[in-house]
Amino acid sequence: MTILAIMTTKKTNLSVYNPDMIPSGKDLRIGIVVSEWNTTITNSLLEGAYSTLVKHGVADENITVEHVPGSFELPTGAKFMFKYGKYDAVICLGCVIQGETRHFDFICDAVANAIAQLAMDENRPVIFGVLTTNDMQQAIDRSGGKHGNKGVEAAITALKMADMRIRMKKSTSK
Ligand code: DLZ
Repeated sequence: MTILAIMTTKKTNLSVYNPDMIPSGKDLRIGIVVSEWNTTITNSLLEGAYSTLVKHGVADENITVEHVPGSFELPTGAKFMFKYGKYDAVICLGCVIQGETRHFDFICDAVANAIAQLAMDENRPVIFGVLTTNDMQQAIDRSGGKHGNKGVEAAITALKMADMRIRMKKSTSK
């Protein structure tokens, strides 16, 4: 079991995907909420997410970026975006690095649960683009380093899920 998990982690590159399988983002409006903690990492996640959205057709003027103080505030920021704007999906980007206290567990659990709940409440994709790592090197490796960029993965997930919702909505209104 452990061996399988390690193999999977080693093989995964967060930036690798088949571009032919990605729906166009031409008509989508996407919000991005970014945490200011570990800002060099979250800036790289933002760069990965933003450039991937544009690459797949999302218009520059249809992408809104908002910053929040830390990852704990990501779900609240995403909620504000849905309440005061019109978005097909909101991407949450953050980086929580393991410290010496249990703060890490509380933040990671709270953010993951709140993001999942918000997606259910809004009936729209809210994407968990949050790195939860043991140390800074693991975060560097996953924000444009040797394991790719979690921001790219988050953008691709947003495009796929927003497309799925719109397709299903259209097919039931026929
Ligand atoms: C307090 C804190 C700590 C210790 N570590 C991180 C972190 O690694 N990554 C992150 O995004 N935010 C961290 N924070 C800040 C919390 O997310 C939050 O902003 C504060 O607890 C205020 O609610």
